[in-house]
Amino acid sequence: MIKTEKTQEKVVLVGVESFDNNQTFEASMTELASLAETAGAVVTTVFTQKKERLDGKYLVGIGKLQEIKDNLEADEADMVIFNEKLTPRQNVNLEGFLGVKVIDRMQLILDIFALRARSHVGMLQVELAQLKYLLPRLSGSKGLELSRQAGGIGSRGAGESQLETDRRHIRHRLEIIEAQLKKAEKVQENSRQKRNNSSVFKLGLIGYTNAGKSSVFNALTQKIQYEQDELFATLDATTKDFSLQDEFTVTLTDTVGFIQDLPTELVQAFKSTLEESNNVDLLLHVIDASDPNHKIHEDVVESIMKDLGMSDIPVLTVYNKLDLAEHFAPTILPSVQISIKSEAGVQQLRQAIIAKITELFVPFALDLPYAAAYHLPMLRKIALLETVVAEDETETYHVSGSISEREKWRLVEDGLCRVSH
Ligand SMILES: Nc1nc2c(ncn2[C@@H]2O[C@H](COP(=O)(O)OP(=O)(O)OP(=O)(O)O)[C@@H](O)[C@H]2O)c(=O)[nH]1
Ligand SMILES: [Mg+2]
Repeated sequence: MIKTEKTQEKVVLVGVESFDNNQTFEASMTELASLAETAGAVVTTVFTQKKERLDGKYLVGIGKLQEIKDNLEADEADMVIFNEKLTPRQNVNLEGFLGVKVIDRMQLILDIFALRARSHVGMLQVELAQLKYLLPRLSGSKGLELSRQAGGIGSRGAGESQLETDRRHIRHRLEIIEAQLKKAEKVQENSRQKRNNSSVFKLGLIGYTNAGKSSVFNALTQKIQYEQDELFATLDATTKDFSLQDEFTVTLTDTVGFIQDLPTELVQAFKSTLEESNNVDLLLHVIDASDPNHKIHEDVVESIMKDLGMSDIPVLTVYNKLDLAEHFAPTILPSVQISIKSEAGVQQLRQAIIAKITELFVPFALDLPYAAAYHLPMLRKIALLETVVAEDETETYHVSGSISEREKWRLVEDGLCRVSH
């Protein structure tokens, strides 16, 4: 993996406000600042410019650029981060003009992922995204520089062949990583397959980064999953099972958070991780109710879900951090509104999940001979049971409750369940 050193770099932020982005501009700049801080940088100055058409060469106007340059020295800043996506050429032009390293939002997010990745698969996924991001930039930035060194038309200078070596090297590395990832994903796929075949109800967490997904995970499963007031604290998918009510057991999967303009390189690289949430029976969409931009976050999550083909999965909307919210009005109804940091909040969430599952389940009834009583523990685990009545005369258990349609079919197939319900 390409390591990003965590040093206290001083950075200047730049954003361009246009007609297209003016609704979300301020929020997006605040977020850029927290991204920079998450990466370990200190933001010294923020420059914004209202501009209808982005400058092809420098993105911002030359006057603004000069202002940024003048300020760099005073701030002793060693990097400029642009909120908008830069083309490889703009990147080179800007670094040439400003004399410091210039990156864009995408690269910043990639850097944070590189800092965060812990597992083997996570590291491979990040390196894949980084190299894919780098490849066109090599032919752009370095390419420009090197072909200038190479000299006249038609001459194949040392620089150019070096560039080709670099590219070949990267392509080779890409092939290796892709092969390793395929292998690792097969292992993941197998354990996912096992979970899919299991009859246990599956819950998945989804939501904007920092909404409180891992906190919900920890509170419900009483397991320890890294939770921090940082963006992208979680990168790897984790699944745990826990009892929701009596013996009724579900699995819960925590996964990577979403963000506005999540680089496509990353969505591609993390597809298998994100798909962990694709095979669930119910999604818990966690939203930070205390964030004034929660509506934007909701839209981002919904649109990424659509891209990942997850729109058909039932969703329970969970507004979290109510303890911090001041003027909160939910935009999604029905929804649960809680603070997962309070015991009452955890209980309320459990009840809401049970209610939602009951809604998704279908009623069933079956008569179980005493001799087949060994089915009972399994039924208690996968179904919400209402009555279990033992009738000694006929030596039968009369069992009723609700269960998923899929499991009801299995019961019918096994000759355990009456179809009439
Ligand atoms: N006050 C308050 N803080 C909360 C609540 N829920 C979560 N937090 C805090 O919010 C921060 C982010 O929580 P996480 O659970 O790490 O969020 P996440 O959605 O998993 O974030 P990523 O993994 O970064 O995408 C942590 O500092 C939590 O302690 C809440 O209900 N109230
Ligand atoms: Mg998390």
